[in-house]
Amino acid sequence: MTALQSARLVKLVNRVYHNVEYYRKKMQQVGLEPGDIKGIEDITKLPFTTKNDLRDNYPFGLFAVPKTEIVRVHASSGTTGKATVVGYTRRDIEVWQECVARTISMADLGKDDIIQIAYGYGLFTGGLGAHYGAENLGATVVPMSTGNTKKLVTMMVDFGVTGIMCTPSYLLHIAEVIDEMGQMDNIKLKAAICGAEPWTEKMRLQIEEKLHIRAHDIYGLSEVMGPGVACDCKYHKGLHIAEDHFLPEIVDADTLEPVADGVTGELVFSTLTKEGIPLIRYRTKDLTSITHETCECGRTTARLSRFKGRSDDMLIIRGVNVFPSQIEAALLELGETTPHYLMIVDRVNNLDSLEVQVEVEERFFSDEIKELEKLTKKIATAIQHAIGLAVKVKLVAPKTIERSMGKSVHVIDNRKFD
Ligand code: DLL
Repeated sequence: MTALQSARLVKLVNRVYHNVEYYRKKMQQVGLEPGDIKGIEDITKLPFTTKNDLRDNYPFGLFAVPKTEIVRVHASSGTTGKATVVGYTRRDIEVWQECVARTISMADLGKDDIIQIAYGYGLFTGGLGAHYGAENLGATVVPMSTGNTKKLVTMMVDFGVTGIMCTPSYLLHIAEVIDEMGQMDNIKLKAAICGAEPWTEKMRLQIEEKLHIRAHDIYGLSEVMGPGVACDCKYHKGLHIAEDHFLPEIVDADTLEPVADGVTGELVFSTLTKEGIPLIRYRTKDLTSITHETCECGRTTARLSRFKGRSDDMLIIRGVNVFPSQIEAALLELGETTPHYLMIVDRVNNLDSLEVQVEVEERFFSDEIKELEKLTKKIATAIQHAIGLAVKVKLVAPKTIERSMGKSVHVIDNRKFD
């Protein structure tokens, strides 16, 4: 594996140096030539890449191939207005579907299975990523997407669905709907592959018990590929990384120095085979630890522990990545409120909800109620437009939101992740 990773890293560095001005400049700034990277032992010489670098090069500045070779783009939330855009060549799509197919077989599902994909389809990588992987394996794919849970359950029963891929919180909601519809004894579900948001081992066991299935944890991020970067096997002792395609490092989130196996730090990936938008030392901001011990299942690939949070303030609400700064940018652009806001995230019946409280000038409260309603609607639309999620907006009087002496607090997350 090390030899393969080293050979691929050398090729990657050469490719980005010659094809992407951003990387060439960044390497030149630290006096690096492609020939200085001889193997994975040299990885720490290379500079890091962040979401902001993708944003600064929006939309296609980090692509390493001519646009004619890009067959698909996906996008995820940027920290403010602009999305983070990723492009895939035909070969990238092939690698992606193979990685996802591996995760599905780790969950012991295969070509005889009927798999419902209940991640969102569209710019988000969940739906199409899972879809292509399941199809690649030869399974029968039911592209449900999200939204109509009763219809999903009806089809689950009628089609004899045996596998499902969706966010863990949505699966718990689906389980409730199955119960409400009195269909628990009629489902044929064997396994679920859940990810795209943080969840706990307790929640995984809850899903297994409620639905009498195996539940697996799948990880990925759009910048690096999408779902399928890592997944846990039947022993559930960490997520096996597709290490032949993604070179992992764990670094201290403050010093950015590598940490030892077993120590929690920030996960960093270099994409060893990606053609469209290769990334060097991409800081995922996800906190986890790594082990290189061989798993009980026999796989020798490095494993990540369950994710412990993030080193930035990104929230995942109903599977959608949200940065508080996006809300701030939307409010500033609107220009009709104060900059003081508070996001309150809750989880009721396993569905996330977001309320945004915004301070507005006193006069709105003395004016006609209609004005207040109009502004509430306007803000809700602006925020929904910015983050892609419906929110409840509550306008509050000046100085209602508690001021902080230090870093201002913009989020109260009432969901439990431990
Ligand atoms: O969420 C890709 C994906 C789709 C993964 C379907 C798994 C299943 P993004 O929208 O770019 O991509 O969000 C990536 O989601 O950096 C993590 O913070 C979080 N995340 C993804 N999977 C897990 C997981 C997709 N299994 C961000 N556990 C990542 C915890 C996860 N967090």
